[in-house]
Amino acid sequence: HLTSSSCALCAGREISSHGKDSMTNPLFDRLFAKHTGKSKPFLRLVDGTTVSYAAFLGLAAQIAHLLTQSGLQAGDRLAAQVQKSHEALALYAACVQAGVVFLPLNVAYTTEELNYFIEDSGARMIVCDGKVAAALSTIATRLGASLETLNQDGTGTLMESARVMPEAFPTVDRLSEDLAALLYTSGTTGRSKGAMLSQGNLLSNAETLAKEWQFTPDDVLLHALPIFHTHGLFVATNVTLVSGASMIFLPQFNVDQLVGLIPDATVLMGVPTFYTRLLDHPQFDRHRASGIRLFVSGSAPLLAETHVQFADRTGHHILERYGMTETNMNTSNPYDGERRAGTVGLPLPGVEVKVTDPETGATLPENTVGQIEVRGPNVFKGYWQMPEKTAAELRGNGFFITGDLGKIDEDGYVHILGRNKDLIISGGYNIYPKEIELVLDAQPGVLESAVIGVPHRDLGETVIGLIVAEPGQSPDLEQIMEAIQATLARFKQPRRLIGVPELPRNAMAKVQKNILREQFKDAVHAV
Ligand code: MLC
Ligand code: AMP
Repeated sequence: HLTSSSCALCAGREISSHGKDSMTNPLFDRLFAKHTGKSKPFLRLVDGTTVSYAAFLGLAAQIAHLLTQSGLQAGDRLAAQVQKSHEALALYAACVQAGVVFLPLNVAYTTEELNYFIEDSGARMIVCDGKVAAALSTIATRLGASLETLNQDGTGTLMESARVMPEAFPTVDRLSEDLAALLYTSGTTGRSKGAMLSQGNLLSNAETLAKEWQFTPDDVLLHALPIFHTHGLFVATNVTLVSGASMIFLPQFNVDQLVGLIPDATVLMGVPTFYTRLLDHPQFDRHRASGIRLFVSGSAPLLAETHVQFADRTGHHILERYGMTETNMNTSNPYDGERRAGTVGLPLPGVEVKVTDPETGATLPENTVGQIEVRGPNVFKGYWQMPEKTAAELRGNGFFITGDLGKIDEDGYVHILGRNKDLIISGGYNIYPKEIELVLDAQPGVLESAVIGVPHRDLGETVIGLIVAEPGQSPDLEQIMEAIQATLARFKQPRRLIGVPELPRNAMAKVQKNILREQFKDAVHAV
């Protein structure tokens, strides 16, 4: 065999450090392997210490050894409910390198919620905080899955076993269409669905965004998002990795800390609540923001008013983009060019966006409101073991029906104007009312319930529950609040329960939530 530069077979292809064709695991090679041996800091942690690319990849390799030695094979699922740490991020990298499908879970989920995700995915390994290990041991035993612990400070069985492993791992072959991650999103029927994301879905989107947003190795991204969702894991982290930049990696969002660290960064990505909280901070001003070249917002609607106030305060126009768990990012306001407040910008290169008639599926002309459909290399493979739900939302021609309503204006900017799905977005977290209604309906003395989102200054929307009592009963609302705590994650729990005599219904007997939303719009005030 000739060297890669003189071999016709290898021409134009890189050879990775372990001597294999670098395209055998495209996601690992393009995000991680190309940084092998680099002493450049990848992460700066909250205590000021740094983790170099080389050290991070060494950690990932050690974990990958542990995964394979535990019997995990390519395509097996690993469910992780762990606090944010650099070890937690290395676990993601290890899964990619070992060909294991990564299933990250919100740290707020209760044991009951976790059991569903773990069981549904058939996870072969569960990694969780030591505090919840006992609660998850039953399901682990039932599924024959191994259980490892990883605490926020890096302690726990996962790292204890991994640290003695070699710091290099022979990357497992994967194809672009192979699954890289399974991310659960709730459904309108109350049952969560696992969105299957392939290596190609994640890689194509990371490369497109890095280019569109002009990322370079000199960028420093201030990372304060959770890493169990698309925004913090795939948008923020993958874009940083693909461009060889670095991150200030914060364990959670804290506005004082953010204001203090903003001068050290060049990019911030956040949900709209980040921006309203920054605007509320007296020390956040033009001077503090002067080193940032890009503020990105997404996951929930950014009020045009926030966009304008932010520009007045800092001179920066927040770049709003639009995405979903199932599709990664679809549209973005331009980096160069007009960032139009109240819009989510233009379709990303390679992504097709159209607005259709919800009844007929026919494409609608510009400036006409309809349902938004998207197609492209970013769009997922379908819902895990749910062919009917997949067929209902993902058309045979590749277009995914997002459930968002909107229009495309004469300049091609996409406007999101509503939702065709019963969904509440609170502080960037999705909450499906049906899931909460099922829990409320099961409480003693409750005939039926309706859960709605009402405006909230800090979180955008927040949840309230309207309760209709069974005839002759007067359910104790405080007791209900207490009872649902074991079942529902805190962010899904209604901030208020209100008794009502009945629910308004249309001729089809469907609850008219628009009437309730109007009636109760002032039910909760921002704290
Ligand atoms: C926390 N709490 C919430 C909440 N977040 N309640 C409702 N909605 C939320 N989003 C609860 C906590 O349980 C707690 O309750 C109280 O609020 C305060 O907790 P905290 O830890 O102090 O949280 P806080 O700082 O208020 O968190 C707000 C936040 C956080 C905005 C920083 O929610 C967050 O990081 N959101 C980002 C979500 C995200 O990454 N979404 C991306 C999805 S991907 P109590 O009562 O016990 O005090 C996606 C695709 C795309 O949508 O396009 O990106
Ligand atoms: P999720 O299922 O958590 O990925 O949330 C996806 C949903 O978030 C989308 O279908 C939209 O309803 C919403 N969303 C994401 N980004 C934006 C945005 N910039 N503006 C309005 N809604 C958004």
